[in-house]
Amino acid sequence: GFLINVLENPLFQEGKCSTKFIDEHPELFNIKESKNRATKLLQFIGNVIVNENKCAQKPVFTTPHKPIIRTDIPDIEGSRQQLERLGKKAYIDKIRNEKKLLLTDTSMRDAHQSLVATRLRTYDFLQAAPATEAYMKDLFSLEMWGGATYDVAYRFLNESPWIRLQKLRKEIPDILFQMLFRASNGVGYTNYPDNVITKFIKEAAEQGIDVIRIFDSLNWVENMKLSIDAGLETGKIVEATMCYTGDILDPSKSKYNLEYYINMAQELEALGTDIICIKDMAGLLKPQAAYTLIKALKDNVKAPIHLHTHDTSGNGVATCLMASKAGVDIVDTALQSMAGLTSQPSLNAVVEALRFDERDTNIDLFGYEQIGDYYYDLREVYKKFESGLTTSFAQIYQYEMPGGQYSNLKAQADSLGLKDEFDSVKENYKKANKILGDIIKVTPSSKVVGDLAIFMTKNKLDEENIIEEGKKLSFPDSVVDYCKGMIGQPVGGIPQDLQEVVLKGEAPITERPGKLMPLADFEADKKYLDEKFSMDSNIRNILSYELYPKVYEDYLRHLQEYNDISKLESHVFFYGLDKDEECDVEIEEGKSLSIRLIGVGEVKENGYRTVIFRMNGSLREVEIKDNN
Ligand code: 3PY
Ligand code: ZN
Repeated sequence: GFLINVLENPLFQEGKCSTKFIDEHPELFNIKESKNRATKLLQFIGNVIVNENKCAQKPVFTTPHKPIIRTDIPDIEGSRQQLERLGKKAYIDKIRNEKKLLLTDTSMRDAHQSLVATRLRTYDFLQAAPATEAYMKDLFSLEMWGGATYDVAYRFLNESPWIRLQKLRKEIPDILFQMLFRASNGVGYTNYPDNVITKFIKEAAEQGIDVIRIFDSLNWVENMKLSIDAGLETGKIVEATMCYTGDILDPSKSKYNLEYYINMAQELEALGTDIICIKDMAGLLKPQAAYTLIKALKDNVKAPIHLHTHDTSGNGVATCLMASKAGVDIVDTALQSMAGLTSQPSLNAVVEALRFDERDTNIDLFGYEQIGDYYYDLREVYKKFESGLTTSFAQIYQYEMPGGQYSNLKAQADSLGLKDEFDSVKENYKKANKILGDIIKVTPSSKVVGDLAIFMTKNKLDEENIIEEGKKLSFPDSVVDYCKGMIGQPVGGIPQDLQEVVLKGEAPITERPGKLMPLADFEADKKYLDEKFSMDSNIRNILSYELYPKVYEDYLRHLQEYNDISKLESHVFFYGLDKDEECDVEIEEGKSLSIRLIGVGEVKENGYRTVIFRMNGSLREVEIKDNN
């Protein structure tokens, strides 16, 4: 079993490894069977070649630019060092009194979530980490965890998000790490038991998260309290968040008006939040509205204000600048090669725009350009995950769709045979929002709207006939959950006629879902995982299982089948190797394998292909089932 192998590991016996948990030390598998381990790696690469890349020629990739780390970088105190030295209260005061505009870089989280479906791998971040630590100490924070990164790491990258956090923390000790947390939805798409939520926050803080940004997808403060309290209890910085939708300047959109946001900010402040965040997930906050909103918030709350926006319309930089004028404390940006379109506005552009302004960030862009050039080259490898949106898109003000959802919804519509009807899906997204009660749209409530829009398109429904026709139809799960009150209570409540037709007699709840849910039984989870996977699971393993039972078990099975594949370069991970191409893989410290593809055989009668490699000089063959 795995555990035996781990326990036999010399590192473990010497007490050099503080944890014996396989999921976080995949390299400790099969320590006596390095041949077996190598075979598993070859099997993984072989499978990518045959089944992912379908034996095709790989695209040509540039070796990513390696950031130059100059020796004369001024040794400034990083934000995390400042927080440690001053303590939280004084540090927050310092932010409030800061003249310059402070910045967060989202390249490691929202930027790639919004541009390339969250696919960036830990391996690639680690290449950028030393330069990030060296050059980016004048940032407020790096948003690098939470949101969709958790799920996607396991589901599509077969790597542990916890290891990502641990490894990056080690490489970047001096800059604040920030995560995005969906309150009672955790880092998932549905409400979870209270102890899963509180334990997750505690563990994330212990593993290195410094700033916890908490939002609820319906702006339902009741559902945020548990997370805010848990966050405050860790002693870390809590950013309670208001999601922005509508347009405060448009008198016809009166539901989410200036007063609404001021009230919500005051409510969040009363809960003890350290910072208040405005989360403009769809990029709807227009420059002048940003000015008005920030000014009003500055007049009405004491907590520093952090603005998060997206550049979908092309107005993102302008919004940051107007927010800066109005006195916002911190804004989210991304390195220019990871910025723009559905991502955040460009950090470089904001820095240059403010040069010689009274809120000059004083950032020297040399290092940021070095790191940005690295990501620029890297994006080639991830091109296949781009959305296809190549220009800015001001119609977003009509659709109110969050950054990442546009491409997702397009893919969802395509896969359901609505390829030619995407315009109608978009129109229905607007209508679905109205039918659902004009709600905040962000994960997971945005999925409710998206699913209903697709459902309406497929069944030719509109606001006129949905109540009547809906009687004969069963609605998508997410819409049912919403109508049941399982993702919380929207501003103004759930429209009753819709609720009735969707629930078909079932009674909705109006309480906080977590209040009605039984607590998770962590001990039972542990017993289950330990037995099933011969592991000694820790709380992180258990939380992952609670959040994503199937995805997490699939990940463990992948680990069993292929061992640790996190050391592969991404072009090999996604495309395999071309004939005669070679890659080096470090399988443990100081021990590397050099792997060259010699050839791929024809499909045999049994459906398998023989893939031949040369590994450290010797020929090795693996048999790969061709699933095409
Ligand atoms: C997330 O929840 O992942 C988001 O980024 C929402 O905007
Ligand atoms: Zn965002």
